[in-house]
Amino acid sequence: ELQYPARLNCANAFLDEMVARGFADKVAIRSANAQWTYAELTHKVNQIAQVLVQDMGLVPGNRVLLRGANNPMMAACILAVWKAGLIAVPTMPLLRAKELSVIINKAQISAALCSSALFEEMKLAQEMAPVLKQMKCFNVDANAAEDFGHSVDGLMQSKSAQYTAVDTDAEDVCLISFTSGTTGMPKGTMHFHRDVLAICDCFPRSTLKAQENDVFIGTPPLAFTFGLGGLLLFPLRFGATAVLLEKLTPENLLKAIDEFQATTCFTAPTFYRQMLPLVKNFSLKSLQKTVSAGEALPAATREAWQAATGLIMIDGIGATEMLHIFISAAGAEARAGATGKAIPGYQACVLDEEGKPAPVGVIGRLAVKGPTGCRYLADERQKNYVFQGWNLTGDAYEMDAEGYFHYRARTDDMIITAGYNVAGPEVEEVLLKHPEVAECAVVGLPDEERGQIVKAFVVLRDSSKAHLGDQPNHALIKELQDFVKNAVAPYKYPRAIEFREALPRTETGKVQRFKLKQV
Ligand code: 3UK
Repeated sequence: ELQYPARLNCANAFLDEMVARGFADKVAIRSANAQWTYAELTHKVNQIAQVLVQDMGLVPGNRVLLRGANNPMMAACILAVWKAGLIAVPTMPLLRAKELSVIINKAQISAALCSSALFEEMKLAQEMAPVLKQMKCFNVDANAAEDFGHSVDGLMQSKSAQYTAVDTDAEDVCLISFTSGTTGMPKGTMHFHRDVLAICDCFPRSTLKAQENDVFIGTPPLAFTFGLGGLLLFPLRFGATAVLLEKLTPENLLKAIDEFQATTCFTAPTFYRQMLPLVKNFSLKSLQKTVSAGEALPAATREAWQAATGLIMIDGIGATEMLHIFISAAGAEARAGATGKAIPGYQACVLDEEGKPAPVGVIGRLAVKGPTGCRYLADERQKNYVFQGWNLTGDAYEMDAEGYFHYRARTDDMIITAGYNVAGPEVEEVLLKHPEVAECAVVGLPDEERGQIVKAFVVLRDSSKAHLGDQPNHALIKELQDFVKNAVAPYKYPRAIEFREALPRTETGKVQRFKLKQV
């Protein structure tokens, strides 16, 4: 059982407490052009908190939208919002005004801090959602803009380096995180100050075994709780170093791992696959731990990554609703084809259609319970997805006799074809083993005769082999179909295969299956 004081402001744990514990001069955050120690980060957060309180007049409980790419100022703004007793609502950098306005209205957001690079879209959003009363920019260039004086960067300069955190309750909401919305409208989930510490004291302690000499790097945006935890909160909790980089490509990330001597990398399976062919050009000597989440990790990707780097991938399933990872396994505990076991602190089980625990080896709905869990913001879902502390994640899973959880599909993505249940990701795993296949997604399409048919969308390593257009490469289609039939029960083979240049993905690296199902 994790114990936290009843009065708790989580920002202190990452800042003042770390300074008091002797980390003042240790580098907390690095980026392409900045390097802040724990003491410097604490001072900057203190100054920004005073801008929020003194210049913007915000009071505890106010909700503050945060918007920016992964960089030190974005991180400092999030921590400042917490330190001032306010509620952070980070938003994904690619969101457009319409989507932002939905979030602003739903979360009744009164103020926003936005990086200057994303400010135009923010202004449009404010026009659509007038409940948003004030906005301030950060990452404003001191020389270029006359606005500098009104910006966070300008205003913070005259503030004291000292600021005492607002005395919040451990169970005050400090974060409203919106799901990326693979299907429909974004859903807001609320988290407490103690939840923020709880995620740091679960997965990174028990499974990742984070250490103060670790250097964390990766791609997920800080607006996605995978990135917020993995790239900012975990490193700070352990006195380690967070590297925050923008516009990462697979090649840039590999380069940055060498440049920053990163030990711990967080990204999605598709990004690891894209890095694979480039790995040989880099040393990667510093790299020790690679975490994959956001989507299922196919066995082929796990094996190829291990062959290329010698590292055993740490797969982990997390969810915005749960804040971070709750099932995972590392090192000798990891099993190909399994996400892992419930991490200490969490319980997980598979439920049958009646909501009772399903026997070993039977597919059912995954339920999890632990120190973090979901409180939906103004959403009907609460009663359907959360009961007695158990959260339904919307995933179909199977548990084996050893307690390992095997991902099958999103519950609503299970394909039923001629009476057979087919999990798309199982077929994807097979296709990914074929040497011509770079990426693929398998979905069910409506079919009069069979109810649904299995259809695969395939991105080839060499796209010229697809013969995209009217005359697709039928020989290759047949070869891929036979390849599947030879590996799994033949009824699972994709009756339809379509070649694509790329798959539609969310900003968090998930295939947007609903887009592929629209015919
Ligand atoms: C899927 C996985 C199989 C699964 C997230 C780590 O992805 C995160 O949060 P989201 O709210 O989506 C949650 C859903 O994504 N998923 C995530 N990881 C895995 N499926 N294997 C995995 N390893 O459907 C889950 O219900 O966007 C991931 C940490 C924090 C997060 N928010």
